[in-house]
Amino acid sequence: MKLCRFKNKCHAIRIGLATDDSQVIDLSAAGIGYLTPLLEAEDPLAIVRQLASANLPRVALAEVQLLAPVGRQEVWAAGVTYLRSKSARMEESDFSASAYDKVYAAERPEIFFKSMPQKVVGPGEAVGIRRDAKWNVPEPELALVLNSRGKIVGHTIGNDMSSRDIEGENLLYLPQAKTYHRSCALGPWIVLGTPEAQAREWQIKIAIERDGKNVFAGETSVGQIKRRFDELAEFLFRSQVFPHGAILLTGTGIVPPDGFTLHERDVVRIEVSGIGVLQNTVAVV
Ligand code: DO4
Ligand code: MG
Repeated sequence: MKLCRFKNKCHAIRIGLATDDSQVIDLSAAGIGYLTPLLEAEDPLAIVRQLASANLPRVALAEVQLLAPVGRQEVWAAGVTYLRSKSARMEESDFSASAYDKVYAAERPEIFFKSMPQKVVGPGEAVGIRRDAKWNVPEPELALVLNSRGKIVGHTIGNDMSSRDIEGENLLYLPQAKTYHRSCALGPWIVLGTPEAQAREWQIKIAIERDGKNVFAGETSVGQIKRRFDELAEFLFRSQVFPHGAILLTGTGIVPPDGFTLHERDVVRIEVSGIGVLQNTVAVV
């Protein structure tokens, strides 16, 4: 079940269900105005299944604009959860290399604040690269959708856009490397109710196009994430309250070679096999 937010022809923001035959069932026609009440329900999947079988209006997916599937949820991110991420970051930085080594093995994971929900960009919108950074990359990540009780109710695709030169210069610059205008993309929808064991079978792929030519492609498996999802969620919710739940990116396992940086107008296409495709173009911000 693919839960989405979309803008219809009249520019009204609606909650919907994307179907396998490229339609969107308009759940807002049944009074569902926000994602939160669905995600907070004891059994969101059961409610959504029931709504899907009701006779609600449908629109062609091609006729709507999908929006980032986030309402009032803050976006947080885990880091250094894949071996590839640990080694890439140790190479990019000299004096903070040991921090990455230590956090990969430590009991407490790296978790950082990524974005306010209203700043997240959706499918087809521009993701940003900082004008004061020289080395910018996308980070294709599986995102956990958590309700206010810290329960994982769904998954979506995240892009944790990052400035590697700023991050590598000094660990204390991490918030500037990670959180800036258009630095977080989510979408295209939330897939509800997948157990962790099944999500760990999913593949994550990225392809970056420049002037119609592929300039980077990479692939990893969700199963390579070192930590369990409930472990990451439990740390995020320690001494924290999220009345509307939260989104937690689970880290990147794909890092382009060191000579690669994004350019303005590059097209970043991220695919997670159990979810779909999140595509964005790059803009200098
Ligand atoms: O500590 C740096 C950020 C790590 C990160 O974002 C990742 O591994 O995905
Ligand atoms: Mg990341």
